Amino acid sequence: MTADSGRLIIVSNRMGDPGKPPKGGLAVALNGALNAVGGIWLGWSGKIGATTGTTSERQVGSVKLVGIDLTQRDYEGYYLGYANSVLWPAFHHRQDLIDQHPEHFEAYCRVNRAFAEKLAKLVKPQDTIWVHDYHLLCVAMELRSMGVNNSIGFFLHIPLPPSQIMSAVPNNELLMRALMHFDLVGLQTEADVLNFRLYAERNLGVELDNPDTVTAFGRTARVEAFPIGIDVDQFRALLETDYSTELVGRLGRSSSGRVLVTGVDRLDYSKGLPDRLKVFDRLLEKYPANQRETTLVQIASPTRENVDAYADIRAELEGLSGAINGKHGRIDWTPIRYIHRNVPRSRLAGLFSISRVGLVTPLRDGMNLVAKEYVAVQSDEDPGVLVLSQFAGAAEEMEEAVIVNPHDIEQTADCLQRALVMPLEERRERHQALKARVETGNVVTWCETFLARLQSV
Ligand code: ADQ
Repeated sequence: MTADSGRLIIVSNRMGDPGKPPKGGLAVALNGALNAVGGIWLGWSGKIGATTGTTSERQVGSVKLVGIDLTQRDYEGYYLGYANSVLWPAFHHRQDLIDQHPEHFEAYCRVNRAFAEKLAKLVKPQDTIWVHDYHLLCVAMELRSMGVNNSIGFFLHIPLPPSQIMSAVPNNELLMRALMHFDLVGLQTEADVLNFRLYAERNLGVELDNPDTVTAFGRTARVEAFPIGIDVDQFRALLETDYSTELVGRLGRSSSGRVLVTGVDRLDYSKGLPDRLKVFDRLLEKYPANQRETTLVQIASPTRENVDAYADIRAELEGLSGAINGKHGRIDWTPIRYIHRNVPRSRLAGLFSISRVGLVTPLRDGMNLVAKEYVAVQSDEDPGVLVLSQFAGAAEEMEEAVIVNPHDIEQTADCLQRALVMPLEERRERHQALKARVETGNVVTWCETFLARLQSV
């Protein structure tokens, strides 16, 4: 974007804070972009207030942060309810976990309208609006009804499910109608784009005569894949921090030269964590040479703890890691180091850099930035191996990883063993190819490509 093309207004459920270390995939990706061009970031303030829509503002460098308060009822209905107990499970193919209540959808619509009302007051004619993720699917539709004709783009960070699943989502037709009010709909992968197009064809009876656009409900939107990347230089620079070097030294001593296999995820049922622990259990049984020699470090950060499905998965994981450690552990060796906590990013970078395998096995994931972070900090001389689920969006680009079906415990354990004994030459070859992709498809390029396309629509 250029200075005369107006400001960039980013809209997402939670705002990042350009002055603080980013948390979570979305914030990691967007902080850099907004810092570079300047503008406004509008999101939930994180506060519960007396009315939905009360705002507070704060200027950080070239970015104005505008926070919207939510009432307790709207927080429960919009955030915990429709967004995270209907859309999140459904879009990750877990219709069995959908917990729906009509009043939650009403709250979702109300909060989307409150965001649009605030935006309508803030926006100037040349501004570009970029809305993020499944919490805010209806914002453009509301804005258009308020007469806002600015360029509005949307990016979905999670997968868009196949039309059969999409059509089972409560209110799906209204959601698709809402999406058509964006000028550009960005999705993570080509598979997601195909799912969008097939839904339009099968469920809305739309003729798909243009490969880049979809016309439905009297509107035309461009629908395209923009695979998100990471800030490669920033992540690599973390390796130089004291936090990172101190951890690497300490881990080296405490693991006494053992091989590390590492997983880092939010503790979410989409990330395939119980199956991952079962894979490690099977590895130790089937390939006993790993006993005493190989340790799985699994960091699972707390997330959405007041949604029931998340409490269940936490209990399951704690039970499993205890059982596997009890079964295989020795006085001088704990097979699984399970950590339920946020860890500073510099420590994650250090941990990845000394792990022989990055184990990234979600059952479904929009992209998965951990896969890219792991590759970014491997050394050229002695790189580790990325073991990646075929159901992570990242698998579409990262074909030189060892690709696994995370539902197949036996096959994944075999692939993990293959990664652990992979000859140096092959590790280097795979790493060179993956590194080149992660560097080229970085988050800066992702942002620039999306915004350039939005301006051209
Ligand atoms: P997430 O589901 O949050 O993101 P992911 O892409 O892996 O998943 O991003 C997680 C980020 O948080 C990574 O940068 C990781 O390093 C960091 N992180 C994870 N656990 C941590 C911990 N314990 N402590 C500190 N940091 C931790 C959503 C979608 C993804 C999509 C991203 C970006 O679900 O599919 O890739 O958005 O679009």
